[in-house]
Parts: sequence; structure tokens; C-alpha cells
Amino acid sequence: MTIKRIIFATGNAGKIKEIQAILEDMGLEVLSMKDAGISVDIEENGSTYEENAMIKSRAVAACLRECGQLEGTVVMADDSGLEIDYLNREPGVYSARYMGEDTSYRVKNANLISRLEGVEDERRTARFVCAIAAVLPDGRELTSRGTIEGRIGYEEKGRGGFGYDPIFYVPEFGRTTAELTEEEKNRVSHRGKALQQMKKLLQGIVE
Ligand code: ITT
Repeated sequence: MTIKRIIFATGNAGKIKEIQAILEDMGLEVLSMKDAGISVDIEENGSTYEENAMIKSRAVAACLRECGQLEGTVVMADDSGLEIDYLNREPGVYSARYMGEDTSYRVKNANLISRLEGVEDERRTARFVCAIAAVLPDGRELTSRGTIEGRIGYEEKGRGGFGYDPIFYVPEFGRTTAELTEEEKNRVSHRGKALQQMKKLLQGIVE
């Protein structure tokens, strides 16, 4: 199947930057929804990351199909979140909506740290999870998932990445994901792993 571009159904600027770097070696154009001039209101009402990722991909694929632009395009979406074990895996699939979509990450991160006050290292375990869903022009659908294990820190650290990165400490690096270089984060992150797996699934399908 001849594919010339990937349109990513995301409005998150932090995600798209990482995604473009990770998919660069596919030699395809990788556009955000905005770059492609698409704006659709998507209700993420699934109960799993995979369901929500598929809802986003299908919505954008349907929009492209309606205006006859789906040919040669793989539509992908990312649904991801932070699971903190001590908080029963909160905020999880609600990570973007936690404390309100428009609340700053300064406030969200400070709140999560305060909810873990007095909790010792061993019980601060957490993970980022990322599901990627793809819709192909012939209607085929694929999903993949990646995770990265870590711990919630005691204070915000680092200026890289986005969202909850300043409080997500990766033991093997001794740094938060906000302190990693882009290349380091993409090599070990939930998003990096899920996208590498998606590339494998597409091998042999995409020319
Ligand atoms: P789109 O739906 O438009 O892609 P979104 O930000 O709403 O953007 P999600 O519903 O998938 O995306 O929410 C994921 C949230 O999880 C994201 O907003 C961050 O708060 C958090 N998150 C996911 N990956 C992260 C990462 O690599 N670093 C820091 N926080 C991350």
C-alpha cells in the first residue's frame, strides 16, 4: 500500500514534537491535525488508552474520508497518561483532565507531590503509558502500547518534555524525564516504545 503521509490526531504540541522525531526515519511526512488544517471536536469517552486513541484516529480518518483526502494517509493518535500506584493508578486515562484541562502543570504536579507527602521511595512507583492507534486508508486498524516505569519525585525538576515530566523520576538515569535530552527520552519513553512497535506493525503493509 502506498503511503505518503501520517496525520497525527493530536492537539498537544509536546507530543507532536516527540512523535516527529521518533517517526523521522520512516521517510514520510508527519503532520499534526492543525498542520493538515483539520479541526474536529473529539469526545474521549473511552475507558482505556487504546479505546481513546482509536476514537481520535477514527474521528480524523472519517473527516479526511468525507473530503476525499484519506488516500495515501495513515491516521494515528496517541492516548497516554501517568499512573501512580499509591493513588490507585490515578490520574491514568484522566491525566489531561486531572484538576481541569486548563489547570497549569505547575499546579497539577505540586498537587500530586503533596498527595504523596510522607510516602517513602519504594511506594512512590509510577509509570507512563502510551497507546497508539492507526487507521489505514483501506480501513484496517492497528494498536500498540508502550510503558516506562519510574517514581514520583519530591520536587519538580527539569525544563524539558511537557506535562508531568518534571515529577517523573527514572531510576536508571537518576533524572526526571524533564531532565533527559529529547533523544534520551524518546529512546526509553512509553511513546518511543509504542511508536517503535507501531513501525514494526506497519512494515510490510506500507511501502
Ligand atoms: P491529544 O488528545 O490532543 O493528543 P492530550 O494532552 O489531551 O492531547 P491525552 O488525552 O492522551 O492527550 O492525555 C495525556 C496526558 O498525559 C498529557 O496531557 C499529559 O498530562 C500526560 N502525559 C502523557 N505523556 C506524557 C509525557 O511523555 N510526559 C509528561 N506527561 C505526559
